[in-house]
Amino acid sequence: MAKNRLLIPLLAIMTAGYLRAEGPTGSEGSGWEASRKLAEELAKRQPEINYFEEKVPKYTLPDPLLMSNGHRVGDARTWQTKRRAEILELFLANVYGRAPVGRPQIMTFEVFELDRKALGGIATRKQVTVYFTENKEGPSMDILIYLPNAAKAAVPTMLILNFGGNHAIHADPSIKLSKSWMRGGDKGAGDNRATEQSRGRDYSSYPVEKILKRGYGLATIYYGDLDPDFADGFKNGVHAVFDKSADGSRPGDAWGSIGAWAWGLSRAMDYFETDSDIDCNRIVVLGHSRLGKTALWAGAQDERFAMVVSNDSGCGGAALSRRQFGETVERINKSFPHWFCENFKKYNGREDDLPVDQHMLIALIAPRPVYVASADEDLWADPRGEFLACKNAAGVYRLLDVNQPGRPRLPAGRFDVETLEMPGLNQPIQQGKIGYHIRSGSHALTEYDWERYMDFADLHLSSRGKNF
Ligand code: GTR
Repeated sequence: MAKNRLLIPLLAIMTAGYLRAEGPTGSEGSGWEASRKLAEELAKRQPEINYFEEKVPKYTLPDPLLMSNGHRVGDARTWQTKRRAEILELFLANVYGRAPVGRPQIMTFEVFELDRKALGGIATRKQVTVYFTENKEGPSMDILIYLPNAAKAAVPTMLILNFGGNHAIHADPSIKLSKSWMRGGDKGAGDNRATEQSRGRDYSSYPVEKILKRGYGLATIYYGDLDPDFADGFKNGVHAVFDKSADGSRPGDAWGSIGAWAWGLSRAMDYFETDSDIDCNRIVVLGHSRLGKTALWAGAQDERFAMVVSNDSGCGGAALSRRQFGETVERINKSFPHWFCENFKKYNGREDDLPVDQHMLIALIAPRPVYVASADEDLWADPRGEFLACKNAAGVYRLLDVNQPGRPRLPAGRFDVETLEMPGLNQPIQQGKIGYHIRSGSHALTEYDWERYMDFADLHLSSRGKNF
């Protein structure tokens, strides 16, 4: 497993959470359990946070298949035409807020760099600026794309937002050095700007050559191009351009930063639809941590994404909020007041009043394949809560797969995640449309994770045509 270098700069920017402890961690074999020792150490450092299973309150999850009028959804059509829209609306109004709908009227793409012999000849590298308005001064985003030259046709591609600038994912000197705002604490980005020092710094979280070798492309965007990650009253990034109220006020359901980052992923999809080197029917959107929350939200809204991956996304991502294990709604809203919409703050300490929980976010991705991953030491993100969200979304997947016209009945065991208890460490569940693993180690995006995601994509996207 690659040594995680993304974690080093990230540690500096996290206000809390990923505290590590020495000593034995969760169990191998059947049914992962959090290490008691780790939980105790974390609880000592953060007594206000719950790290113990026995202290999880009793809760009842809203039923994804129960309509607001009390009727039960019994067929795929009712889900697609009615219930899906209801749930989406609840997330828009109460959790992430509303982004502008669809692509901006005046949006242009400029391929400002193209090399068909990149990385020693194995890859095609493209760099594209997406201008959201006619103003070339911004806001805009740069997409860095690597495609395997071994591909014989349009390439299925992994799309991921990055934390440190496109230039930080690989040492390739031709990657444009980001000019966007960078967190000052980032090594090599003094004065809130990136420097050459950060080139290739986060490579271990983006194993470009390995991805290309497996036949996938990689497309990545610095998340700060869309919205710099700090609370500034939404004065910069895409909010500054697209929030238009005469008196400058923002409604309680206006989009937060996660909404803006997810919106950017859909704009990248708009670009892919114009690029014949990329297979826009096989785009996998994935993300780590806050950007894992973002990937889920992007995939939930935009059905053009063929598969969605959440890596250690935790609270507001794949983890069930009602469990109040690790990071809570109140805690996340206080630490990151700009991530969600204002209305989400009404649920601080009142998780049971939320009309949704995060299993319903996963259900919105159905019937497309979704993969959720946790890490053993990442108790802040509540691994069990992430697994349980998958499990409680499985009913929607079963309904859709069984009932879709022309689709064969699926073999038994297909919905493993629904019947299984949480698997042991490093025992991925991959056969069904909902994939899950918990790997050993800490909060990070590692090569082990990438390998599982590509295995899962091989399994579930190949029916869309294999061309390499
Ligand atoms: C933490 C936050 C998490 C997670 C993480 C990250 O500080 O509490 O929800 O998103 O940051 O994005 O690295």
